[in-house]
Amino acid sequence: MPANRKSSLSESEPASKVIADGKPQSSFKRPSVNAVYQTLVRPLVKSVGQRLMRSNRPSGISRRGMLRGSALGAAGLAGAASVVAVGGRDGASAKASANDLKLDVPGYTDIDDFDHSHETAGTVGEVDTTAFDPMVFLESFDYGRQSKLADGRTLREYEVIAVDKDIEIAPGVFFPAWTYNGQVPGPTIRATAGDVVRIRFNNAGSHPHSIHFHGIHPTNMDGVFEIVKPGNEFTYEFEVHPWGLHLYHCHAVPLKRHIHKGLYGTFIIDPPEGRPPAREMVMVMNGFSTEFNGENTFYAVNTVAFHHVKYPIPVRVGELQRIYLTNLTEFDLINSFHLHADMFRVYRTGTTMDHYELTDTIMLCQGERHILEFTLPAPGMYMFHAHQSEFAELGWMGFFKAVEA
Ligand SMILES: [Cu+2]
Repeated sequence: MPANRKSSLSESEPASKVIADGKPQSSFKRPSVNAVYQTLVRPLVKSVGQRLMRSNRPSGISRRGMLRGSALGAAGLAGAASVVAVGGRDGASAKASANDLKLDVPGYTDIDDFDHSHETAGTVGEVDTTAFDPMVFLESFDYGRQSKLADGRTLREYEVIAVDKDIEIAPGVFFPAWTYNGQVPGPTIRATAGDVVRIRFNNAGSHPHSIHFHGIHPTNMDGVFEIVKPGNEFTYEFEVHPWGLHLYHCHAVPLKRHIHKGLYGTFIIDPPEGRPPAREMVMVMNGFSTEFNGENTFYAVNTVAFHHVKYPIPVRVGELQRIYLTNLTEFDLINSFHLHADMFRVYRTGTTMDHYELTDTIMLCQGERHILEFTLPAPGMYMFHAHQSEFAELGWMGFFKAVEA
């Protein structure tokens, strides 16, 4: 690792906060054998590994080295209760989420058996989804305040405010983020090719920021030169082109710090004639270095590690699914998306509709984005995750739960 990789991020970052349950050890009730497996063994590898990384990782030991070491934690089941009692905040919720993994299909191997295959990992406890709910974000699109300009074009107006905010990226793990509108990723901005967007950007954060949109626009609306100081504002206005899948992020320097802190989002430009009807989702692949040392300790789509392992995304069999997939992971050169048990069509950058690649794995550099489409043929749990196994095991995995319509 280059020497400057650490130093560029070492400036007085607060450590991520881990909130302990605070309950006395005696209140921990003895669960069933299966529940022990479900809630203790699976997350133990993660909990022990990440706890070691956060608390007493000796300098000079890499994240990858710690991952290998953490596997030893599974052998130490005797010590598991204390680890999980601290890491988890709500045992009842963890139990409820296991029900989400049940699938009432004859002959289907449900999570109890599936679990023993060691295919899944996870966290214990619940993230407070009142602040940010990945399931809601997944299908949220911001079309702005619409009106007509004198020349007949549609004007879409948005208010975006940069604020510093602690966000919960795994149960009890808070990351001191810089956000657009208090959330990471920022709102998914959506317009149709030929519309005019007017985005009033107010910087209420502690550092200079901007919004750099991908796509075609005048260079004085590019978010590179018009850096907005704290307390100031700037209005971006341009006609949006071309139709496809784009993204936006802060372009203040150092870029990797401003992006890693959470200043990014998805920018969808629809073709004027629209796309075929589908159930649509937004997935932003991201990662968080909780030690601010340039190595991510958590990965996810849409911020919360393992969220869609606990809460699979419901899908109707036979319904066209469309994923707007972007990669805004900092520090790692590539990220990827892999779907189990089926294949998807990849429309690169979403800028064509007449040709695609059929695959089950797509890799994306930072800033790259593609539209994926597929139709699940039968009920079942369809896993999806980064095909970098390490990313998957640190949070970037989930399930589609397909049921008959
Ligand atoms: Cu910034």
